[in-house]
Amino acid sequence: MTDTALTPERLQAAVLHHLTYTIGKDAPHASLHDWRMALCYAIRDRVVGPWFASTRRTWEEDRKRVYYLSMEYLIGRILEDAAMNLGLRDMAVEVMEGFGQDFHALVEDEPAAALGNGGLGRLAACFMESMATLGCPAYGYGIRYEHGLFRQRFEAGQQVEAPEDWLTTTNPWEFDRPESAYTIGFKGHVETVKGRERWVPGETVTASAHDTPVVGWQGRWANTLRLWSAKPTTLFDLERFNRGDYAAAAEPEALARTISRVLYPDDTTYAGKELRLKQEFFMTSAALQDILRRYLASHSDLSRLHEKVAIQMNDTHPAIAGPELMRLMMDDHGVSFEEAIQTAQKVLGYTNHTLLPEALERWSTYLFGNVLPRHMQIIERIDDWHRKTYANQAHYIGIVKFQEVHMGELAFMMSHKVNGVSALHSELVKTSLFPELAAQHPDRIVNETNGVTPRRWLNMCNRPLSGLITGTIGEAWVGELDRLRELEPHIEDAGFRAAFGAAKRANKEAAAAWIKRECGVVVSPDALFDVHVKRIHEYKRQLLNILQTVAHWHAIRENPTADWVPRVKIFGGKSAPGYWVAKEIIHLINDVANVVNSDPVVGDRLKVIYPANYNVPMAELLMPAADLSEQISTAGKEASGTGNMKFMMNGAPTIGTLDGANIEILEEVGAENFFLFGLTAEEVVARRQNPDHAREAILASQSLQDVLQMLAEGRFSPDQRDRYHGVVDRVWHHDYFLVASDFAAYEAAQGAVDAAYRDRDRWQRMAAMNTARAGFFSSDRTIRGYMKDIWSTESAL
Ligand code: 26Q
Repeated sequence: MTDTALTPERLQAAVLHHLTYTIGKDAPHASLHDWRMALCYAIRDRVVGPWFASTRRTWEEDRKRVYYLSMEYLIGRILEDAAMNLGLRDMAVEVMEGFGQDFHALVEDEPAAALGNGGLGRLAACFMESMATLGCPAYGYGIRYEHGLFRQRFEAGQQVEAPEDWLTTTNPWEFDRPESAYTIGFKGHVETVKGRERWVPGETVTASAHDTPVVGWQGRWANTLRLWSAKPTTLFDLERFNRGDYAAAAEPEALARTISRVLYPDDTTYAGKELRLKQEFFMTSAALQDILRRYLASHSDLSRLHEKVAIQMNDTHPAIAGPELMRLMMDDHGVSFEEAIQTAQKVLGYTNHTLLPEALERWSTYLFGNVLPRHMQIIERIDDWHRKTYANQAHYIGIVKFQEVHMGELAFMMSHKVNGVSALHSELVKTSLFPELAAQHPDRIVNETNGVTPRRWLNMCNRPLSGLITGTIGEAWVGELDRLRELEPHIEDAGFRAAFGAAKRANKEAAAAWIKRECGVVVSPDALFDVHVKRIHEYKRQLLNILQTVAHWHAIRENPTADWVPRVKIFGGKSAPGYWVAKEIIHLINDVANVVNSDPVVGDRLKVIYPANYNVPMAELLMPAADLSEQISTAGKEASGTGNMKFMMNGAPTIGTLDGANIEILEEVGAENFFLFGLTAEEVVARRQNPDHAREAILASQSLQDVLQMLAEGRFSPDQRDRYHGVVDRVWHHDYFLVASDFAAYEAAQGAVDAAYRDRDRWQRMAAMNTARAGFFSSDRTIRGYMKDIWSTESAL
C-alpha cells in the first residue's frame, strides 16, 4: 500500500511486481527498457497517494484552482525528478543495483518529453513543478503532441531535421482518461435561435484527456498536467471500408488526429497557418469545457467564477480563451455580453514572452472568420465595447486592424493582469508594446521575473555541487533557495573553495568524456568551458560569439607562444526549419569548428564544440560543467532568458548584455562577479539611427575587419569560397542586431574573462558567489508572485 513507509525491500518487490505483471517479463529475460518501465511504474505508484490526497483536499475545501494554458511543456525526463521529489532516488539506485541494473543507464533510457521549443515551454514545466512544491492547487493544460520538437542532426555541418518519436514506446507516466472527452468544433455558421446565437460547426473532433501527475518537493502536494489528444468524433466509415475503399475509410480519422500530431517548431516567426489556429482552439476549448464542468459540479453561479478559477494564458497562443469563455457563458448558459466579458476578465491573465514584432500573433480575418465564425463575431463585439467604454482615443486601438485579428490586444483586453517576464521586459511591454492600452489601464501590467526549479536545475542535474551545498548548509535550500546565501561565509574558507572547484572539475570531466563520445573531439577539463546554448536566433547573437572565436583563433596563430588561457567554446541549439539565416550561422559554427579543431598550431588552446540536438538532457549535462555563461543578446530583445539563471545557479559567471533577466542577475551577484559589456536597450535604439553604425564599428576594429576578411575569402569553406559572402554582407550592410557595434566591447569582455580565470582563487570566488546569490531565481519565488499579484490564491499547505 502506498501509505506505509517505503523500505528498499518494498520498492524491490514493487519493481519485480511491475516487471512481472505490468510488463509481463521474467527477470532473466528483461531488457534495460523493461527494467526502466518497471521502475517507473513503481515510482509512479508512490505519486498516486499524494496526488489523490491533493485532489481530495482541493474538492473538500472548495479551493480556488489555477489553470495554466500552454501550447508547450518542455518537460524532459521524469524518472529521476519524481524519484528525488519523493526522496526515493538513493533507494532506487540501491534496489536496481540489486537487480544488476545501473540507475543512470535506466534514467538515460527514458525519452525526454520535448513538447516545447525552448524558453516558454521549459518555463511552463518549471512552473508546474513549483506549483506542486508550493501546494498551489493547479492544472496544466496542453496538447499531447505525438511528435515533439524535431531531432537535429548535422550533415556536412548543416542542420537536418528528423521527427521526434517519444511515444513509440509506452509512456509510463500518463493515465488515459477517455471518459474526459469534449467535442471541439471548427468552421460552419452561426444561427440565431430565440434571440440567442448558436454556432453550428461544420467540422468536429474529440479532445481526449491524458493525465500526468506532477509531484512537488518532498511529495507534499501533486497536481495534474492534462494533455489533450485529438480523435475523430465519428468512427471510421464502415460503408467505404466494405466497398474496399480502405484509404478513404481511414481519412476522417487521420485528419482528426492531425491536430495533435506535431508541435510547430518555430518559436519566433508567426506563420498564420490554419492548422496552428486549430491546435490553439482545440487545446483552449477542451480546457475551458473541462474547467466549467468542474466548476459547475459544485457551483451554479458563473458570475462568481473568478472566486474559484484563475486561468493563465502562456503568451497569446491560448488567447482565444477570452472569446471562447464568453461564448460558452453566453450561448450555452444564457449569460449577457456585459456579464460575460466582466467575468472573463476577472478570471484571465496573460503573460507576454516576446516583443519581437515578427513573433506577435495576428490572423487574417478571412481565415479566422472561416475557422471560428462565432468567435469572430464576439471579437468584433469586444472591439465595439472597448471603443465605447474607452472613448476619445487619439487613434484607433483595437483587436481587428487592417483585416487582421491581433491576439496581443485581444489577450490584453480580456485579462485583469498582463505580465512581462523580467523587470526590463515588463517596462518595455508598458512603454513600447502596449503604450495606449497601458495608459488606459494603468494597473494592469505587472512584472513577474522568471525563475527555474532548483530541484531539476541544481539538486538533480549537479550532484557533486548539490552534495557539497547540502553538506555545508543542510538540505533546506532545495525548498527555500534564498538560503543559498548561507554559503557566502564559507566562500572565505579555502577548503570550501577547493571543494567547489572539485565539484566543477568532476562535472567538466563528465562533460569532456561525453564530448569525446559524441563529437570525437578531445577537450581538456583544464580549459575554460565557455557555453552558449539556446535556440539559434539572430537576436541571440551566436554570430557575435563565433566571430570573436575566429578572432581569438587568429590571435593565437599570430602569437602561438604567448600564455593563452585554454578555452573550449561549446555551442548548442536548434534553428527553426525555415529560418535560413539561423541555419547559415549553424553551418558557419560547424565550419569554424572543423578548421580550429584540426589546427596543430592551436592545439588545446582552443576547441570549438557543437553537439547536435541540444535538448533538456544535454542542458542538464552542460550547465553544471560550464565555467562561463554566454547571454549576449542585443539589448531589449531577450524578454528574460532562463538558461542564464540555470548557469548562475550552477556556478558559472555570465558574460552578458544588459538584457532581460541578465540585469537582475547582475544586481544580485554584483558587477565584480559578472562580465558586462555592450550597448543598453536605449543605446541600441539610438545607434540604429546612425545609418553607418556597422561600417564605423568595423573600421574601428582591426580584429573584426580581419575576421570578416577571412570569412569573405573562404578560409572556413575551402570547398565553397563564397559560402559566407551573405553573412559578411549582412554584417556590413544589414546589421539590425548590432553585431559589429558590440564586437569590440565583447572582445574586451572576453579578455577580462581570461584575466579573471588565470587567477584561480578569484575565479573560484566568483563562481561560488554566483551560486550563493542565485536564490532569487527559483521559480518558487516567481509562482509566489503570480499567486499574490495575479491569481489571488493561497497555498493549501
Ligand atoms: C507562435 C505562432 C505560431 C507558431 C509558433 C508560435 C510560437 C511558439 C513559441 C511563438 C513563440 C514561442 C516561444 C517563445 C519563447 O520561448 N520565448 C521565450 O520565453 C522565455 C520564458 O519567458 C523567455 O525567458 C525568453 O526570453 C523568451 O524568448
